[in-house]
Formats: sequence, structure tokens, C-alpha cells
Amino acid sequence: MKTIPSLMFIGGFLGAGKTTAIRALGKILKRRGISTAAITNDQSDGLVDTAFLADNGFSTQEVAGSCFCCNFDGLLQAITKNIESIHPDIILAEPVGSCTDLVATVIRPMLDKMNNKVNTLAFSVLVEPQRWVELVDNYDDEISSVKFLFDKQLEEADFIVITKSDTLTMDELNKLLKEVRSKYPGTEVHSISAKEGIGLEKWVDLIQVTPPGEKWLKEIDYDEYAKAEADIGWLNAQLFVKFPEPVDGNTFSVKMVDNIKSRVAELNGHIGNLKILVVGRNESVKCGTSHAESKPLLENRFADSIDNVNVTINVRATLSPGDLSSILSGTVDYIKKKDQAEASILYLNTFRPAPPNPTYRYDQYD
Ligand SMILES: Nc1nc2c(ncn2[C@@H]2O[C@H](COP(=O)(O)OP(=O)(O)OP(=O)(O)O)[C@@H](O)[C@H]2O)c(=O)[nH]1
Ligand SMILES: [Mg+2]
Repeated sequence: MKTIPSLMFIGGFLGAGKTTAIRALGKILKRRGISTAAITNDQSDGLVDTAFLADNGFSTQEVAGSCFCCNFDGLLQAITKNIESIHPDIILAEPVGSCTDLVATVIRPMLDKMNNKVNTLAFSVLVEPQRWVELVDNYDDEISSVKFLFDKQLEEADFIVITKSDTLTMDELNKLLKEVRSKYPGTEVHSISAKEGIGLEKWVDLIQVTPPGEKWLKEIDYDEYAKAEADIGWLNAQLFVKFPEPVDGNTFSVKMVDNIKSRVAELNGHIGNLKILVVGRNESVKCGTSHAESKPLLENRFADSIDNVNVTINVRATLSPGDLSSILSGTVDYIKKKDQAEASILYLNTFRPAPPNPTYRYDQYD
């Protein structure tokens, strides 16, 4: 008989690489004979991450409509469904990238209430090197809300994971590790490249021996937190695109992300994450970028041309919902013109997150 599953929360700012890491961990653990399931989370439905993980063979449950902390019961239901459906050894759960105070509102309540159902592991907070440079080394206080969320996330981490190590030289990586360790001296710091499959096994091994939930935020101003989250606008949308003749789906995906990205920049928006999932007849690709300066990256590639596709689009950027809607209309017009394609918006939801109102908050020593 199986023992209770472990529950590993993988947090970190928008675009830090959480979903990519979950997919990579799933593959590595499978090779060790360890089964995994995933839980995704968003303030709204229409999530690229859920579809992407499901397309990659994950048993995935989604908590949509509010974050884990504000819908603790939804999180419990997702855990139960995962356990009932595939009895995984490890459940990998990804909280919303703009959320913080997760240790007091999710990890510690989980340790207290669900101890007999899941073994909650130490809380990992993922950090993208480019975001560290932007928010720590070259910080410009125009994006103080983003900085507030990022700093709070790191303050409560049991375990800090530098992601995308493949984008750094060895010297750059060592310098960054040193800097992070000196800023967060009591926290385990490790680096991975989910793309190259580096550092993942060590992360899983270290996480098992790191005590969970020790560094909950002793101070957080919820008004400031609400304001910081609401500075970021969200767009979740779905399009149907039909081309007059088959086109290269990889080029289409990259151009579409580039087009949205340049429209965000024209409006002086700051990208948290921008990602699309393009689903053709038998294949799908994810394409995205988490910075204006970076080229869109493709995960998976279309082997064949595409003739009609469904595209799920998620944009998180420091722009108003109205601006995000007009960006999408502009990109739809661009697709219609450029490829003489038919393009229709099947679903659109733009909003700013509502103020966080956690189900529980454990802020005392037990
Ligand atoms: N070079 C490189 N890129 C990566 C790696 N991991 C993730 N990325 C890219 O970083 C971007 C963001 O990755 P995601 O996994 O979607 O990040 P996330 O933290 O789940 O983002 P949100 O759910 O939107 O908060 C994508 O374009 C990925 O392709 C990595 O190890 N190396
Ligand atoms: Mg994600």
C-alpha cells in the first residue's frame, strides 16, 4: 500500500519558470519510478499552464477563480481529486505568480490540517536571473509593486531556486548564487535549468530534508499587498484561427508573441509573463517570454504545417484591463492581415486581481 503523497509547492514570481520546472520534475521523477500529479492556480480560468501540463501527460487539477490562499477549500478538493484519480507519490502545486504570504496562509494550514493526508514539503520559491538583475541589481523604483511582491516571496521561502541557469555563464551563476545567499543567509539556495534538466534531482533530494514552513511573514501590510497585485493587469483569452492555406506553426507562434510583446512595450507596460498555447490537429506548442528584451521561446515544436488552431493567451503586465483588451484586438487584426486568416475571439477575460482575503492565516508560533 502507498504511503500518503508528498505535496511540493513551487512558487515564485510571474515567469520564473514554475510550470517548466514542474514538467521537467515530472519527467525526472518518472524515471525514478515516482509518480507525479500537478495543481495549477489562477485568478481566472483559461490557463495556458493547465492545458500545457495536461498535454504533456500530467494528471492536472486547476484551482481557478482565486489564489490557493483565498480558496483553501478549492485547493483541498484539487488535492483529493489528484489522490483519487492517480494516487500520485508527489503532487506538484504551482501558486499564482503574484501571490505571497503563502507560508502563513497555505503551507502552515496545510501542515496543521492535512497532516494525515499529505506530507507537505518545504516551500520552494523560484527566481529568474533576469528578474533578480532587474529588481535587485538594477532596481528602478518605477516597478515598486513588482519589487514588493518579489521581495516578500523570497523572504518567506524555505528554499530558493535560481532557474534558467542555462542562460548564465558559470561565473555569472556563481556570482548570483553568492549574492542570493548573502541576502538570504538562513535559506537553502540551489540552481536549476529545467530546459537542460540540470539540478532537478538534487533539488528534490534537498527538499526532502528541509523543514517546511519556518519563515512565514511576520509583517505584511495587506493594503500594500492588494495594491501591488492590482498594479498588474491580467488577460486570459482564447482565439480560433483558420488560415487560407497551411502555414508554419512555429513561426506563427513566435510572431504572435512578438506582436503582443511590442504592443505591451508601446504602452509602457512591464511584462510579468506572456505565454500562448497553440493547439493544432495533433500537436501543440507553448511559446512565451517573461521580459520585453527576450526573444520568445518555443516549448515543443510543430512538425507539420497548421491550417487551423486554437490559441490560449495569458498576459500579465503592468497595464489596465482596457489596454490589454486593445492589445489583443490589435494582434487579432495583425493576424488577419498578415496571413489573410480568419481569427475570432472565443473567450476573453481581463481584470486586476481582487484584494487577497485568505481563508486561514497562521501567524503564531505553535
Ligand atoms: N532558457 C530557459 N528558459 C526557461 C527555463 N525554464 C523556463 N523557461 C522559460 O521561461 C518562460 C516562463 O516559464 P514558465 O514555466 O511559464 O514560468 P511560470 O513561473 O510558470 O510563469 P507563470 O505561471 O506565468 O507565473 C517560458 O518562456 C519558458 O520557456 C529554463 O530552464 N531555461
Ligand atoms: Mg506557470
